[in-house]
Amino acid sequence: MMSCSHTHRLRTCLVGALISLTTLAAPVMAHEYRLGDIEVMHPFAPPTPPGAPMAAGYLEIINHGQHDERFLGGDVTFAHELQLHETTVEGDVSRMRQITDGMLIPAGTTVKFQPMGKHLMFTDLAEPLVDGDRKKATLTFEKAGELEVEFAIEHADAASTSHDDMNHGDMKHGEESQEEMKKDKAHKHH
Ligand SMILES: [Cu+2]
Repeated sequence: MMSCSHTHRLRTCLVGALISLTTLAAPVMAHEYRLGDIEVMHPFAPPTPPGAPMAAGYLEIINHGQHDERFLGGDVTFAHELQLHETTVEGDVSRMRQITDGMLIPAGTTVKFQPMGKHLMFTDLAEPLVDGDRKKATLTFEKAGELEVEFAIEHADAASTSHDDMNHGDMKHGEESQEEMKKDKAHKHH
């Protein structure tokens, strides 16, 4: 087992301690994936009601490398598309837009996809997302390539008990997103 008696292992010990704390605090197991310098932390998507046309997905991406990376999106079998979206809030109006040229993950940084911020959107769901389920996805990075992950289907507050407001915001956002999508489509036809 891990020993903390050696100085060069201090970092390992700290990481071990942090993981233990996280496991204790969160009822849901965190999961993570690594591809070269890129680490993807805890991809998850809240469950959807029957007939919901789309769903949001969240995760964190860490770029451990010396070079900037670009997250281009990915593919899923349970929805038509995996899109990258960004929500911006101005006053009490929240808008979201689709990011079509990928999202920069600067060297040495963590980019969080979370409610009311950057997020993934699964469009034209083939089936509802059921609490407790896992859904496979392929994430694509410009330099690192493709990474197979599983999205845990769970509520946004499963890992943190203080996100009730965000949940409500997220439901509203879901409705808005359809409006935006319609607008998007309308724009494209002009
Ligand atoms: Cu969206």
